[in-house]
Amino acid sequence: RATDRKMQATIEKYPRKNDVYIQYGTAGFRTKAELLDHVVFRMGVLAALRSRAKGSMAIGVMITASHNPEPDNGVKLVDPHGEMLEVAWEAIASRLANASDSEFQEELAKVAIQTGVDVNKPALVFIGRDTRSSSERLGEAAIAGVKFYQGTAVDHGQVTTPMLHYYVYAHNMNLTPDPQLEDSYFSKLASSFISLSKEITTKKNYSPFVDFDGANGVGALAIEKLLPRLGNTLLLTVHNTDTVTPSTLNKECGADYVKTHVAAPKGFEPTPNKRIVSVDGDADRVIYSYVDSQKQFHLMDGDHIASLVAGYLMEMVKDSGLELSLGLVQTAYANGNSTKYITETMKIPVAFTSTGVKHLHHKALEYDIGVYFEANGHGTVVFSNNARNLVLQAMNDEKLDESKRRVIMRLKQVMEVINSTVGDAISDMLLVETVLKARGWSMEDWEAAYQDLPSRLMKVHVKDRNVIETVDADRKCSKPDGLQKEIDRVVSSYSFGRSFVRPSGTEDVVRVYAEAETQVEADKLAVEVARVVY
Ligand code: 16G
Ligand code: ZN
Repeated sequence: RATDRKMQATIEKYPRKNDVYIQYGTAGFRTKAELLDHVVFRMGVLAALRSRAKGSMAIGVMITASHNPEPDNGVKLVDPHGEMLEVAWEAIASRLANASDSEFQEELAKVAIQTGVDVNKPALVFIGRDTRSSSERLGEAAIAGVKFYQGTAVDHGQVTTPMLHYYVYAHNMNLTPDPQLEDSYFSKLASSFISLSKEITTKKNYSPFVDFDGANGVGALAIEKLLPRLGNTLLLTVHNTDTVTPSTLNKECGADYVKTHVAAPKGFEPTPNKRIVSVDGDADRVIYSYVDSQKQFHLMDGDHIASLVAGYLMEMVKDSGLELSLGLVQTAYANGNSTKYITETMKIPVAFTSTGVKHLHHKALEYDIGVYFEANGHGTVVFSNNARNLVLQAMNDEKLDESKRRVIMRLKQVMEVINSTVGDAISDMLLVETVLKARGWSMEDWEAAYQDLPSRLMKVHVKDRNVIETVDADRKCSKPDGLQKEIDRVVSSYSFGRSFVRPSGTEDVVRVYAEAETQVEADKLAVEVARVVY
């Protein structure tokens, strides 16, 4: 039929150029940008299909490869409440991405039947992209995919990943009319931050001056939109804002660089003892750092942020008198001393999950207030309906005493400043700034909470990384046989030694993490374990 031929011609405008299998992994599909046109087109189609499966709610398609080099790109789907794509649909995404051009329509029809989609329902898809040179082209491929499936595509242009997550959520919850999504995102962050700031009178060692490292990516664009709304509550100097020269993205700057190289970002001269806030290429991760007057570099990663935030929330819960459970979620890569500090000193329960935001997020939902952060700086806080209801009720309780009411109002503002849909570097920064200010802390004060155990993260290239399988939240290898025994044997000869091995979800490597009493020992342990793996 003529329409079928026309549809096939559209599919072939985004041809699958080779038959290398591509998988929807922890961060969606991610590879070299030139290999992604057909994948992104098909994800546009799938997003439209998913919108129909979800009663025509908006679904998000984000084009980004985050902290990866500029020639890479990626695509991930955002579900109706702003969360990551439901796990069961990851396999469907992989099936559609890997179908040959001639099989695609048939495969699509199968998916529609399998998921019971009513093809006559309207479909709505929000598209967002980072600043990569390939992202505009890929964004158009996504739009073409949505239209191919008779859906409506709304192009949100260059946005951070967490902005798109929030847009999807805010639209589906009817929080705000679509043309005002951007405005409502920034004004929610700014107004809650300003009210929190106003309430804090003692500032002690806190200083509002901060150097912001935008990784030459979309985070730099977003911060420029936020800044005018902050007035003089936070005095940011913005660096690494070149979103036009492709080679600069994430190059020697940004959250991933700072965390993995344990070094200050390039692109500006750090002022002694001044806070540096680094975000990654799509601004869903944040890392704090500073250089002291002896030119010594100090890293404050996701674990430090988690403990800072959890401690503050715990205090508010106690002071409010509300009965709310609070817990923190970490991965095996959290520094051992952070876990020790959080459980033993702060007495906050810590749960462990496998690496990947979806696992942490899911676990965090088991608490009324669930704080989760990966050491790499990705994290947020989620609140149960129970928590939201209790806070709202208490706010309207006329018999509540004044001091408790003030705490509860503050808790409400903290909920507003947080983007609970996913890790959000900018929102997380405002939260950290709020806590530092409330505590009257400098970076040194914050750092005094606990000291990191020396650690080392290594990559090992192996023939097939998937022969390694892990259990117990990535802390033990169940396959291949005998590997864990070998690791245990090596680790047992180190004091405070810990080491984990797992296949990467984003690169063709095996990751080895080691921790020990001294840096020399941590390095040695990592090398020894890497040898066992290789
Ligand atoms: C992805 C994950 C991140 C995880 C990282 C690990 C999301 C949104 N992102 O970037 O949470 O830390 O993968 O990568 O889930 P790896 O498996 O290569 O170490
Ligand atoms: Zn990212």
